[in-house]
Amino acid sequence: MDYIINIVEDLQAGNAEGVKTNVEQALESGMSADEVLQQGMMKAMAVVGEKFKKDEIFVPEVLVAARAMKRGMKVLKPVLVDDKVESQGTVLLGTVKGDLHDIGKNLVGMMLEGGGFEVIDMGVDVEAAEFVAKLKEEQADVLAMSALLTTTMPEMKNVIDVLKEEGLRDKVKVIIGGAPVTCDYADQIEADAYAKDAASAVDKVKEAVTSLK
Ligand code: B12
Repeated sequence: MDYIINIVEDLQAGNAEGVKTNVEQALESGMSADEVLQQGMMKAMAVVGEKFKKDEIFVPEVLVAARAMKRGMKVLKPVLVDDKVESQGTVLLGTVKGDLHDIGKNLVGMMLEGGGFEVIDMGVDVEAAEFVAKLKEEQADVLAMSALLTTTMPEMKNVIDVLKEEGLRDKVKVIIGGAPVTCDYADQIEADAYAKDAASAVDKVKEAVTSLK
C-alpha cells in the first residue's frame, strides 16, 4: 500500500521518476494495473484538479503533475495493452480544436488498444477537416473525440456537422467524452455514444462497432 501512497504524493509533486519507480514496484508486488491507475494516479490527478480549481496551484504545477502522470502511464501501457488480440475495428481518436488536454484521451486510447481495437491517435487540437481527411483515408469504424474545456465542447458538434456535410455521418460511429461532457450533451449533438471513463469507453465502442456490422 506504501507504493500507492508514494504514487499519490509523487504525482502531485510532479516527481516523474518517483511515480515511475513506484508504479513498477506496485506492479511487481502483485497489484493490478487497474488498482495502480485508479487508487494511485487517478486519485492524485483528482487532487491536482481540485487544487487547481481553488487556485492553490497553477498551470506550471499542473503541467509537471501531468508529466508525472504520463510517465506512470508509460509503465502501465504494456500491461494494459495486449497486442495478441485480433483487431476489433479501427478507432480514430483525438482531442478537439482549441483543447490541449490529452491525459484522459491517451488513457482511452490505451484501454481501447487493450480491448483489441486499432487506435489512430491524432493528438490534440485537431481541426474538423483533419478528422474528416483521416476518416476518409483510414475508413475508421469509430471517431472518438475528447474535450476537457466547456469552451471546446461545441467543437464536437462542429465536427459532427462537418461529417454530415461530407456525407460521412452514417459511415462512422461517434463517441465523445471528457470531464465536462455528459450523456445529455452527446444526445443533444447527435453523437452515437458517450462514456464517462476509459473502461466504459471500451464497452461503448464495442457496442457501436457491433451495430455497424
Ligand atoms: C492536467 C490539466 C491541465 C494540463 C493538461 C496537460 C495534458 N497534457 O493533458 C494543462 C496544464 C496543460 C492544462 C491547461 C489548461 N487547463 Co486544464 N486541467 C487539467 C486537470 C487538472 C486534469 C485533467 C486530467 O488530465 N485528468 C485526468 C484524466 C485521466 O481524466 P479526464 O481527462 O477527465 O479523462 C477521463 C474521462 O473524462 C474520459 N475521457 C476523456 N476523454 C475521453 C474521450 C472519449 C472518446 C471518451 C469515451 C472518454 C473520455 O476517460 C478518461 C479516463 O477515465 C483538469 C481538472 C479536471 N478535474 O479535469 C483541468 C481543467 C480541465 N483545466 C481547466 C482549464 C481552465 C485550463 C486552462 C484554460 C488553464 C489556463 N488558464 O491556461 C488551460 C487550457 C489549455 C488548452 N487550450 O487546452 C479547467 C476547465 C474548466 C472548464 N469547465 O472548462 C479544469 C476543469 C480545471 C478547473 N477546475 O478549473 N490543464
